[in-house]
Amino acid sequence: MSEPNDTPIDEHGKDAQLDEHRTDADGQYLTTNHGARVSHTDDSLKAGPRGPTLMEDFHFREKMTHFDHERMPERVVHARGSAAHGYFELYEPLTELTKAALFQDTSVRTPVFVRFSTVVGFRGSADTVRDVRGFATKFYTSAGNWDLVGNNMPVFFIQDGIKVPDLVHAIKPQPHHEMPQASAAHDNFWDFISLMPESAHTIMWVLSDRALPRSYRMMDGFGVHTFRFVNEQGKARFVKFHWRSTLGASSLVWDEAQKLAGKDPDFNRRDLWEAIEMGEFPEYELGIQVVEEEDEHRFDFDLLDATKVIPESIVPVRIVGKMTLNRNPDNFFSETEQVAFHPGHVVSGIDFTNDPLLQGRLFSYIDTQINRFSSANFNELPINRPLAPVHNNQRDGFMRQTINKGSVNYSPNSLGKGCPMTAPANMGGYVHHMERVEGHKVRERSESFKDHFSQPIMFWNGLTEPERERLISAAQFELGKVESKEVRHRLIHDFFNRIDHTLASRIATSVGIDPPAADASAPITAALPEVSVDRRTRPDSIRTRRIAILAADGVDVGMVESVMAALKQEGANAEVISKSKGTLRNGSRAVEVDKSFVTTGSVMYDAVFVPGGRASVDALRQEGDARHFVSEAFKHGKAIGATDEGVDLLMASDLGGLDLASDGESATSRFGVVVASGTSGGESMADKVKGVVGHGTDDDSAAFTARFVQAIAQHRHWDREMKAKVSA
Ligand code: HDE
Repeated sequence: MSEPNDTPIDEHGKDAQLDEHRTDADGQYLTTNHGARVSHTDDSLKAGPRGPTLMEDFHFREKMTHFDHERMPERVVHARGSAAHGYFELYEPLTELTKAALFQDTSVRTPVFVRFSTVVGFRGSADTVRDVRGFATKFYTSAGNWDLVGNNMPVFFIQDGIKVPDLVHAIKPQPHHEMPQASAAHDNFWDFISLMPESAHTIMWVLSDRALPRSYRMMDGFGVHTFRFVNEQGKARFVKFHWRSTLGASSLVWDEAQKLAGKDPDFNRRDLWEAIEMGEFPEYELGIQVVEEEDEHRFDFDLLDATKVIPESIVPVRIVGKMTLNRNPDNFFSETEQVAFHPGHVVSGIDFTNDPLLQGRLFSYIDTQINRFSSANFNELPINRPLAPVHNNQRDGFMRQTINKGSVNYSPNSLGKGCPMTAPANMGGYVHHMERVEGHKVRERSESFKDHFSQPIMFWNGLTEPERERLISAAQFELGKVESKEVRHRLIHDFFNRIDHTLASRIATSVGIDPPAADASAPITAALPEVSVDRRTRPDSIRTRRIAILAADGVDVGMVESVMAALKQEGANAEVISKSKGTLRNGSRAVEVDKSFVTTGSVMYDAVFVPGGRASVDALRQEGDARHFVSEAFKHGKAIGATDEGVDLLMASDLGGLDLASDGESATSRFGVVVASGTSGGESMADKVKGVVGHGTDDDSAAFTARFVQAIAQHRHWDREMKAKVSA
């Protein structure tokens, strides 16, 4: 008999299981699906070279039929995603909280498969749209699969699962012309929201930087609902799950995100893939907030309400383990597309609460998988198969693969010696937490769910000033796309004005609505500082950051090489960009171009470096693309470094027109001394142009790169003045 925890689990377990299904055509003959070798696959079988194709051509028919059926329905939401394999390790046993097998032993590495996604866009849509991101993890534990199907925001738009069809209909493209793609900026969505005050908290998250992650590797995750942990003694506690990226959280800016959607629609997917290929494995720490059952009603919100967070000032997040993603899938369709998550895939020790949103999901996910796979046997696909053994009396159906032996397929039975037998709780059998429930059958919302605006206000209070500015711009964009004046008016007067008067008035002015009067109710001053991306701790590192080096013939090759080496030493990737690909020369020295202006843009990099070399800089100054590259990077708050004549390209860009040097310094010294000289003029300029690093004569290249690295590690220089004046 197999016991739940005697399945040997290690981080390679799932990989080994997948091995049985992997196939490699290297050195093999082409065959039909049935193994017969094929001699010719470029022409169909015809009666004469110009004659009709013959029915007899079984190879043609098999090839074409398979092709005709190569698609399955895409997910109704979260259609676009990217995934990776990895493992989860525990920092300390959680035995006193839960009997779940994966939370017992710190020496076990539980295999995982994680799929990140956007919600609204179709499968072929762009990655960098403003949207919630899915963060779904399948743990292949020794006691069966546990799916933690979360998002990168800790709250949701609605409180009851029955509203999901309405929400999704409202947010997807409008049904009459199927526009816009992958965007909530349209009348239907905002009409719905204006009538759904419960969405206010999630709307604040969606308008914030959290909706534009720089990378899936630099994004946090949340289980959203309150779940239950149950220990061996049957004691239950409430638990909320958090994923914290060890790289911290970093976001794009909206202008950049929109441009990236055209220049590289796969931006987040490519970033995840390339990082893993390079051995830069994304890591996320698992955090838990635990609440005793007797404290259920101690908060001024309801733990069952998925539009609320538990403020970390009240219940701190305890970090209990870490997940590392270290392997890309072998095949996108077989793994990323065919993985099937379901919040109802739980293991003993993890239980549900009566959160009505969670309860709705427990129905929806299994239903949607049966639709996607046209089969109840999706659990048998390699990516979905648990490592724990599966034995039950479920049989048959489309594409059944298991060959169940024996004549007995019912329970109870005596002919099969009672097998497969049920497991009591002490043998790992799942026993639902015996929560006492009683009440009248009603279609009602609990009174305790009805405070919709306190936490959105606390969210607003938790943001930094630059984050508020960006949120206001985001709302101005979204509402600016709404044609119905009535909807815009309702949103500003009855929705945003209940969160913050300045926020509502600033949106109003931008979208042609009369500003509302200030809400007379007493202000809420409490804040949720944990919502802020700017305040989120980030390692002082530039690992995996991408730096563009702008160069042309005559470039200072020595400087390119030394800066590149220094950046590489810090774990960053630097690429040389020029008008065209090929080799750049300076006397006997040469450097290869990685990308041309035609195929790339500043939005694909975290920072820009312009080395000296008179001929190189003079050529770049004549290039609109080069000047635009610098201006745009400046506008997006990125670190910009220039050495020697390189400063002249900065001056030829839009930065040259900024009134940066009111003290009348020369063009070169305006940047060259920004942080190099330490003079008071230099310091005040450094203040104005945060993150622009120059290199003057009194400076050496090691000192320059040290300052440049430090500027890149800050991710963005939000407080940079005058960026709005840059016309990129
Ligand atoms: Fe989902 N959701 N959802 N959702 N969801 C789906 O399942 C649904 C909700 C989430 O990478 C669907 O396989 C309902 C909250 C993720 O494969 C579908 C309700 C959260 C993914 C579905 C919600 C999520 C999905 C579509 C309200 C965060 C992608 C395809 C009751 C905690 C998983 C599919 C992947 C996918 C229904 C609300 C996260 C239709 C009914 C809240 C990450 O079943």
